[in-house]
Amino acid sequence: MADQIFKLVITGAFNTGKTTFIRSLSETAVVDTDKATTTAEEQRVKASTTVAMDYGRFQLDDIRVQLFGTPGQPRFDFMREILAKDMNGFLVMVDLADPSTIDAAATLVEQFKDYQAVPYAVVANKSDLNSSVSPTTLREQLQLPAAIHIYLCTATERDSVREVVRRFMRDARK
Ligand SMILES: Nc1nc2c(ncn2[C@@H]2O[C@H](COP(=O)(O)OP(=O)(O)O)[C@@H](O)[C@H]2O)c(=O)[nH]1
Ligand SMILES: [Mg+2]
Repeated sequence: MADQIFKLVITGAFNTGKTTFIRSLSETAVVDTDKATTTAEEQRVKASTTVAMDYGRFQLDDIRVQLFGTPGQPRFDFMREILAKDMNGFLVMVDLADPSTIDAAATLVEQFKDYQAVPYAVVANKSDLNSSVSPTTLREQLQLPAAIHIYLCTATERDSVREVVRRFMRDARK
């Protein structure tokens, strides 16, 4: 029987770790579209940024998970709707060391829920760093319904990312 395909969109603000998440997990060569950052503000943070999408693939038992990462900045808004088309679920990433990424996540949750009613969850990333945000605060600030999960993650570690995706897929298909 042919594998099922699950299209999973990874979104979140600039610098939350979306590209890293997909790179850590993907079993095939990752397609990325990083270009040099252009604004001084972004250049202070990192040298390159995703301008269109990241793409990677991960086999989970008989499901082929296709990962599509969105750009983080509002100026690439138009790409989000394109990437959300026919998605089966989405993950919104937050940087635990950068509280400014929480408001952005709240907006993205609303935006992606509007595109399509599919399972979603929040990934609390950079859990290896000293975090300024607790999961409880995060849940309150995002005003997440109790049924929506928050997964702690360190996207630089493959096992951590794999565990997040496994748990999400298990929870999403309940
Ligand atoms: N300490 C730590 N750094 C991370 C983690 N995930 C990503 N990063 C770093 O955060 C920066 C932004 O990551 P990137 O994947 O480019 O973010 P994106 O803009 O969301 O695609 C990079 O320097 C990554 O190495 C993590 O779990 N822990
Ligand atoms: Mg990126």
